[in-house]
Amino acid sequence: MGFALVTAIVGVGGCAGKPTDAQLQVWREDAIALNKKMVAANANTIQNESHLVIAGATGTPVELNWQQLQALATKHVRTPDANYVLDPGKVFDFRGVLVSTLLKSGIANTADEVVFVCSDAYVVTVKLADLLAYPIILAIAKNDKPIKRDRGGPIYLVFPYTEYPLLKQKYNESAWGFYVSHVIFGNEPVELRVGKRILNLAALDKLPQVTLSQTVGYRRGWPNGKVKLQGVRVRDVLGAAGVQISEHQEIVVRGKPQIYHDSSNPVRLSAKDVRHCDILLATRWGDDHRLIPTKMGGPVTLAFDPQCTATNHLPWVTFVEEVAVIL
Ligand SMILES: Nc1nc2c(c(=O)[nH]1)N[C@H]1C(S)=C(S)[C@@H](COP(=O)(O)O)O[C@H]1N2
Ligand SMILES: [Mo]
Repeated sequence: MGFALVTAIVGVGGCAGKPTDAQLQVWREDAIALNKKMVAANANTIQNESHLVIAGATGTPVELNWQQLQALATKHVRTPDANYVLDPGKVFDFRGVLVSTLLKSGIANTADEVVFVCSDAYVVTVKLADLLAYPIILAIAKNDKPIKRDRGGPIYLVFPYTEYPLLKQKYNESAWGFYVSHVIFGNEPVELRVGKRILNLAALDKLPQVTLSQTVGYRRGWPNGKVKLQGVRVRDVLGAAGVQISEHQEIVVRGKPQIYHDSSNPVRLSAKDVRHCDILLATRWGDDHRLIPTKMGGPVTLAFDPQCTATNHLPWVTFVEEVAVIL
């Protein structure tokens, strides 16, 4: 961008008198400095805006901002980066928040697994016992520098491979979650925002129940092949919350992960599809209708009826928190 500016000035230079080489050099350096400043400012914004939500068996979710994370990030873990393929043996000094310290705020013993949700909706599940036994950290610095997004930052789940080589077998490189945004201890209760109302599981259970048999539309956590899903229709949920929809409106379904909040790419349903298709907010799964656990994207997951070709291509939404009507 800075270079475009320089080129433009040189471009009109023909009429205004040719700049000297020295002048060009000054402009060039200015442009580079400006560029650097902008990159740095952007990096800061990304970091200052990033935060971590701790939820689940803790009760009310707690949100830690970047400053609070900095203060908590006192644990150093020296280990290779499981995803640094250029030099797999190279050891880095990661600094981060010891996940076990996040447990102290009164986590019930009900949780035996902890789910790390990433901003791209990727999910990593770690046994609580392992978090207590090993210094697994949410790293925010690598060799004293913030972690770049293309290296998993700003918050990167790091396992101490060097000190505990057996962790490599239990948690391979796919467990190193990039851009972690939520840590969820055990399972959360259903709390679905619909218009101005909040519906809990009891409210959803009063609505007509629909069952689909589907291959789950996202990567991890579910058995392979077709799975039985049970839940309520988006249209009935809107009705229960007293939300009217008209022809030209769209319905947005938002889940916890940041990608579902991207205003340029939300998961939008047309009023027509909501009326004519069974678009499901699933709360249960399997033959025994178990509640959908956190590690499978629960307690509420958006699912589509395979019979309805209009919605077949749409992405499934995990950790659904809100159904909103937009113009
Ligand atoms: N947030 C997030 N973290 C992630 C992934 C991902 O898709 N999203 N992929 C995992 C997997 S399967 C691997 S092998 C490594 C490297 O993923 P990549 O090859 O997609 O970079 O990151 C892990 N961490
Ligand atoms: Mo992977």
